[in-house]
Amino acid sequence: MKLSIPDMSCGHCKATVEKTIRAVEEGATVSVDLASREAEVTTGAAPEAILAALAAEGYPARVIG
Ligand SMILES: [Cu+2]
Repeated sequence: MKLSIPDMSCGHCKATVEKTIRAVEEGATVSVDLASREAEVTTGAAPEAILAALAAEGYPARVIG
């Protein structure tokens, strides 16, 4: 799925987002595009769980694809 994460603005944010998603599911793959503030995520976890974890870390996200 593709996520829009508007508050993700630098390498530190990118690292936090990747770590947060992998904390929900260890095997998740995360590919961040900082320029567009989007991330492509492949995971067996429920999207709601990913979104809740990101919001808790200060990166509210929405599914865009
Ligand atoms: Cu940052």
